[in-house]
Amino acid sequence: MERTFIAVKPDGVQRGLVGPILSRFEQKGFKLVGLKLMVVSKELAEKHYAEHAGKPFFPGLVSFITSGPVVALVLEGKGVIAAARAIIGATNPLNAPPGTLRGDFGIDIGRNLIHGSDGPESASREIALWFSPDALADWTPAVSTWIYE
Ligand code: D4T
Repeated sequence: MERTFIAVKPDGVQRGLVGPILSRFEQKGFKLVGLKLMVVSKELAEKHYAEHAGKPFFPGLVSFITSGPVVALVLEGKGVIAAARAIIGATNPLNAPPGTLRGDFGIDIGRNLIHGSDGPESASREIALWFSPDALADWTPAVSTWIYE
């Protein structure tokens, strides 16, 4: 089973969209194994977005992501990394089709509501950056056999 890191960014929390966003992943059948609300430090934001350091939008990105609480989560399931990216939609919400989270809820690229790891390496790196191993729950949902054959 794969794991991925997802964050509802400050715009999603401020707009009261945590519930609808988490619902989409739960309804798909993915399992929550980690969940917390936190204000992100500048240090964590810069580490998380290290690949974008030096780009013109980097300072604004760091100040946005540290501007209010975010909801950080780890999801587990078959194919969850790519499936969560598909549920989230394109980086620019105006290019994200209706039915995706960004397509349904966003307009501007700098207010795109959600982060999702873009591959297995970034998922491992980001999960380790945001969660200590003992904060992740090992559990089996009672409905598992109704989701997986
Ligand atoms: P994240 O990482 O937040 O899930 O977004 P994506 O994976 O979809 O997109 P990304 O890494 O290319 O961008 C990270 C983050 O930076 C913001 N951004 C991006 C921005 O404000 N202006 C820009 O021009 C770009 C490319 C949005 C997402």
